[in-house]
Amino acid sequence: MLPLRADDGYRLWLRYDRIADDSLRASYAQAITEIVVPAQPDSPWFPRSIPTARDELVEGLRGLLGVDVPVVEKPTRDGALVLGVLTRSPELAALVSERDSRAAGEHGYIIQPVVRDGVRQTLLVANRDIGVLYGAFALLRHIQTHRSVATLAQISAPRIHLRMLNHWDNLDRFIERGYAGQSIWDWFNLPDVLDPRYRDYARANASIGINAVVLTNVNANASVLTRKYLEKVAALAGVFRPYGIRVFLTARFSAPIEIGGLKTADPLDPAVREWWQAKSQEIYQLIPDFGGFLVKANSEGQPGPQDYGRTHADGANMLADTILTRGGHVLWRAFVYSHEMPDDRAKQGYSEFQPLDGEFRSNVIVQVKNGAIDFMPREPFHPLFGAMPRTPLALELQITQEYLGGSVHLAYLAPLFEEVLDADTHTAGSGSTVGRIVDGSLDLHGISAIAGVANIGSDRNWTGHPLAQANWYAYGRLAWDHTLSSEAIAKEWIRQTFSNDPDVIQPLAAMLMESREAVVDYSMPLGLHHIMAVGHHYGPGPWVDVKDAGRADWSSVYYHRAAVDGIGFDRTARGSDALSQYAKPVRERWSDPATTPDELLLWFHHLPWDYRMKSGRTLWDELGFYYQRGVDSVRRFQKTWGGLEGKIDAPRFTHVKALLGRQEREAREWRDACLLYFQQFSKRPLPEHVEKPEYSLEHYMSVKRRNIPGDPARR
Ligand code: BDP
Repeated sequence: MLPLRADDGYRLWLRYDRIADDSLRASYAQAITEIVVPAQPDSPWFPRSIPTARDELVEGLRGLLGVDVPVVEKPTRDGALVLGVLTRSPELAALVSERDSRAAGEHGYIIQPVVRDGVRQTLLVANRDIGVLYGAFALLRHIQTHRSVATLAQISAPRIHLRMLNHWDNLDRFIERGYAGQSIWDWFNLPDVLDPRYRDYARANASIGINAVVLTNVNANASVLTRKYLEKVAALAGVFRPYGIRVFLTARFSAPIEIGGLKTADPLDPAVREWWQAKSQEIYQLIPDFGGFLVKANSEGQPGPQDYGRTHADGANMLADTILTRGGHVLWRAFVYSHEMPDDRAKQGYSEFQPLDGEFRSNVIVQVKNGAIDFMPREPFHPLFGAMPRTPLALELQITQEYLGGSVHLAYLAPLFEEVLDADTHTAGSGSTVGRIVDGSLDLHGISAIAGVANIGSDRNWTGHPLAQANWYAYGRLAWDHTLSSEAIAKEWIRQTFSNDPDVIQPLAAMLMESREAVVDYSMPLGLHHIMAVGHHYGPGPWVDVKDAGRADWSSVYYHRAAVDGIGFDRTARGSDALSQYAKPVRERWSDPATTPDELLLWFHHLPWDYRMKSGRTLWDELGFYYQRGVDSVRRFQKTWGGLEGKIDAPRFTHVKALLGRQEREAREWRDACLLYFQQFSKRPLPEHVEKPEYSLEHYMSVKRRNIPGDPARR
């Protein structure tokens, strides 16, 4: 074993430290003796992607194997690794079967051993340049994770076209719901200064296949569409281009008024259309591969087409028309609910958008959050999935942990993402999973997209919590292939980020896999939701009422409905009937508390405190059981982590240890605050197995958390 090197986490999973095992190193070195980059003209679509792949391989192999693998133009010896683009090299294309080339698709790659002119070679080829870069990262990952050279051969292609990161970053570098420092986009110094971090960011993204980034907050500022800022955006796009990453911007719907001097932003007004047309043209002049716009309209105070009596489709189509011929897309968010609150908030996105199915232009994608409320620790899948078969729907996930402990609490989110992607909507028979709707295969859409709200900031380690890097990584891997398992991804990430030692992989993977459920348990178990502190959303706040929140559907009491008669939100036909928005098999299953899974019970049902759970316990006792279980899980993580001392470098070990300590304390606060609060209504003693609360309810209610990062009110 080599001694552990101190690590500040900056390198993420792209650590190319020398492999300690001599024979393993030798086996790779023997398999790759030279990198062959045939002289080829550069691609206009992905300029410099091949040289970038070459450099990444040279660097990576130098680190991992401790050798300088030579770069040549033609294969000269056994072990040549041949990079190339099939569409531009008939010679290489002849070595790859039609079927394999089709399987690699537009952006995938093929790694395939061949023997040519008596020389043993490995092809690393693709139909487009960017595929070669993806393949290079896959090959390096193979080596980083110590997989055998015998299994080098692989073909992989992304299932979803647009694999997007959404940054909620503002022009003043404040990140809405950002917990890892400031925005990495230094707008003030752009375009003159190109922070090396931009390139490292692009590398990390390309290594997991992310190919689109929205640079700015959905609560948008029109200034980013002014010439001065567009030049800054163009500079970033230039850094990202070799990595296959296209830039998108959020478009503030009222921009024609704010920066265009018009009196209206009515999407049907000819002057407004003209303004956007000219704006799009200006953008494409600066950024020929500009991806398009992401829009939050008529939601939480944002302007939109409804301000002029127009529909969301009118607004989206108007913008879409201005970028259609340039290959641009409009991502129009379905996260919409009314200020007047006419109905259960969980129903409003569906009510608003479902009737518009079929009315959107071909380059509009409607972007839907995983659940109908708002990125809760657990939500049932959004009923829009499967309900708009004529519209491509993007799945929006939150990587930043707004409701799961910021960057203090450990919550590996891949199981949450997987749960949504695998959820069966039953909208077109069984097997109509969210994943198949989003990847376009169920309804045969030509375009598909997935979006993750980024957890990246200026912290040296990018994500604040060292283990939160796994969420960025896992999101990218699932965006590439949503059939991958969250556990396999965890292990792959651990191998690259920490160690290939099974004594690290097993315990750490187990801990990651349990971590999201632990947060659910100690904060919002059994389908409880939206009971966090108001505003910054950090910590418990089941007592938050309309007075505190300003509007009922931002309060907690609106969602948990705790009263003497019981707890939970009745969304059956007797209640808000949100269940009517789901396909029959789902609706039927979730309409009856007896067939509703425990973890969604209080999402759909209001039940008496003595309701008999599947476990045999009363609902009240079960609630206590879950809150206590959450705390116990964190204690187990502390033990597990403690056992890794000496196997993980000291800086990261110490950092995570400290965070777990805080998480344990805050898990107890969640438990005590929530149980004491609900106890006022249940009027029952705390179940036996639950530890006695440390403080009184009054104490927890009086706790004021200030200066919490990411709180928009703090800007
Ligand atoms: C909520 C956040 C808010 C965002 C909003 C959104 O609290 O800051 O602006 O989502 O997605 O979860 O637009």
